[in-house]
Amino acid sequence: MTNDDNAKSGAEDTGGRSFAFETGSGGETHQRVAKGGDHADEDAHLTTNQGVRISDNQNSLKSGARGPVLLEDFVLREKLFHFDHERIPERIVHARGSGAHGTFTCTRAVPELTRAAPLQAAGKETPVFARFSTVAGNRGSVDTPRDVRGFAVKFYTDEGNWDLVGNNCPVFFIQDAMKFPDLVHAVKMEADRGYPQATAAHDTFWDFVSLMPESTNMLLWAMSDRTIPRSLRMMEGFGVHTFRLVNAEGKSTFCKFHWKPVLGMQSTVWDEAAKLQGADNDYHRRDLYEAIDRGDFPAWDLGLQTFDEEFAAAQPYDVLDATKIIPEEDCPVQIVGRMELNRNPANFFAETEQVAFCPANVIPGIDFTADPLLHGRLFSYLDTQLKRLGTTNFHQIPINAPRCPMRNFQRDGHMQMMVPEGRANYEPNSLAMGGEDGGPRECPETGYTSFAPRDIGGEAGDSLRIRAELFADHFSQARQFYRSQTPSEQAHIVGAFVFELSKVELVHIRTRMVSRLRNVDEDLARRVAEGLALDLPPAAPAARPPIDMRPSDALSIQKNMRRTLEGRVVGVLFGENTEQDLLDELQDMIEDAGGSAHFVAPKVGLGADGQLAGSPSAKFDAIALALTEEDTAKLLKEGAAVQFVMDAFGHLKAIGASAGSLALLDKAGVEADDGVTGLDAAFIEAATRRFFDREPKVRMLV
Ligand code: HDE
Repeated sequence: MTNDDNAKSGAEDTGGRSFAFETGSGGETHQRVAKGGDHADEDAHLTTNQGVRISDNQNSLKSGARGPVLLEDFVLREKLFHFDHERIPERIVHARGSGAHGTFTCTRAVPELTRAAPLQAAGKETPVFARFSTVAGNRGSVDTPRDVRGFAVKFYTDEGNWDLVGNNCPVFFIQDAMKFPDLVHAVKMEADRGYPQATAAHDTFWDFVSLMPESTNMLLWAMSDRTIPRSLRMMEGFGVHTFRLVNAEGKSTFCKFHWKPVLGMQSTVWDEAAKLQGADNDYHRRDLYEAIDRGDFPAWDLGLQTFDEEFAAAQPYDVLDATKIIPEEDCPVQIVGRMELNRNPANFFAETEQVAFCPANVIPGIDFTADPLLHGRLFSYLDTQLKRLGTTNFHQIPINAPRCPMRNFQRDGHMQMMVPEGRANYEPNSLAMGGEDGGPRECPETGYTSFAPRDIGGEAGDSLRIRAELFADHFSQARQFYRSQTPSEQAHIVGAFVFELSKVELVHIRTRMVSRLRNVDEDLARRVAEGLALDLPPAAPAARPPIDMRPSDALSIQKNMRRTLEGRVVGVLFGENTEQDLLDELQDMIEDAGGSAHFVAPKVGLGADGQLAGSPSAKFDAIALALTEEDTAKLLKEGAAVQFVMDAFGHLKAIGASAGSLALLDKAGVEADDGVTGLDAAFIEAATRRFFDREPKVRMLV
């Protein structure tokens, strides 16, 4: 056998892809880009990392056809060496995430509030990269567990990178960074057994939080439908902490940041979220990617709640306490801009995995307050990148590099990509007087200055390990949250507590948690106790008795949902005998209303987007049954078809059915209501919403 024959025996030539090191468009950064395999192109040759052309990418170098592999095979050794080191440590929290590029456009300039560059002029555009994540699960875990979602945005502003590293809930479990490692240890898989993955529904989490009354408000949010979003595109985001805005005159205003989804808020119901885990591990990642890919760009409005010291002092909670919100009714959210995500990452690892957010990345015009949780974060995020990305030079990775000039005298370190010229690596220097480049200098007029009063929003004083007095009110806002929900949302919260606490094996933990809930709302505690078949325990002692705050409609998803098909997907089930005209008509109707149609059939070759068994209705916002009687007769014996309809009904979705499909509705136990229609305009109208009043028919509400 000749060497040539050998090569052929390895693999067919697929025209391969090679990698060339190219200069990025702006010339500021370097990017690796994949190029097509045009062999006429010099760049198309496969090379080693040293640029040596590779003659054979199929066979290692051997001593004879059946002999051992030779150590001198530098091509094989380099390939395996690089492969062996492809994985980097995952984020200790928020390991699983999806990201996208986009643009933030200022819609209302607020120079009177802040000198932050992106907010100086209406129409001003700032590039952004956003990453959404679950918190507890590892990098390979699923997208739809009940979990808080990270909502992190990096603004590449003209005055440096500003990272708004928030969540989809406006409060947090703990008040002081001192407790963060305990919280994370408790929520992640249990230390001895290595499970459960990506869920808080286990002993150690509930043990910890039931011993930490400050977590109660966040637990109400976590048990609400906020933590089972329908899509990353349909959830709110929050900066959580109170920040400071500072204007050009140095005047400061307190600020809470909000992101409001243009598509409106939409969540799943719990059974649907659980089924989505089985149907598609990547449900949210795929949804985001595909929406951007088809030009259906997700967008959020950026809102500010701004207030002064006087307002802060008048509230019955401490604005420096990250377990508290500021009700929107008391301090309205003013919209100042819109973020649109319009470009998928070209490479997941290079961008979504390597992006490094840090709440300490602020720009002139944004400053901190003395929130003790925020202060821990200001340290932690920079620190963690050294472990994860392996070098202090992680800011040079293209996704992390600022897009404005970046010059200083920091030097060297692992993976240094820059080649600074000359001798100037210290300051002050007078090298310029000798005709050399003396390097950059500080800028007192335009550089970042920290807001002058050193109390940074709190009261400076003696060094004490202590919390401010109002931090001890752990229940008033949890009560306000519960009482602001619709009856259906309250039932979901009860159901979530019952589900999670049923996974807790140690009974004293369940009991302790219910005793805390009595401080929130007696109805909530009683219903959860009943759901657990637990005798109602006495109320836990409260460090500060809760007060009754005015309910806030802004806290409810259902009261704020947008009735629309935009961004929503209708699953259309059809069979071998369905007329193509009917499918075309349905597609037009759905698309005219701003939605998209996903065609499902028992056999994919019938022209379907998905095969029935792999396309459960949990993946869709509404379903249309475009079946003939003959097709229906066959599908009555197919469990996946019956489940398709049964789940859509149980998940409170609109069901449009052709006359030929009615037997399937009967078999699936569908009862007539406003959400069950023919395949006409009424269906399109119904598909814009969920039918929460159907719930008592399909679920034993506790
Ligand atoms: Fe984080 N958090 N966090 N966190 N966090 C991280 O940073 C930390 C907190 C949030 O998409 C880590 O780069 C401490 C609140 C998001 O890459 C780490 C404390 C909020 C992301 C870290 C908190 C968040 C992180 C892990 C308490 C909402 C993902 C990897 C003092 C306002 C960002 C990393 C991304 C990630 C520490 C609490 C949001 C370890 C110490 C509150 C969205 O640095």
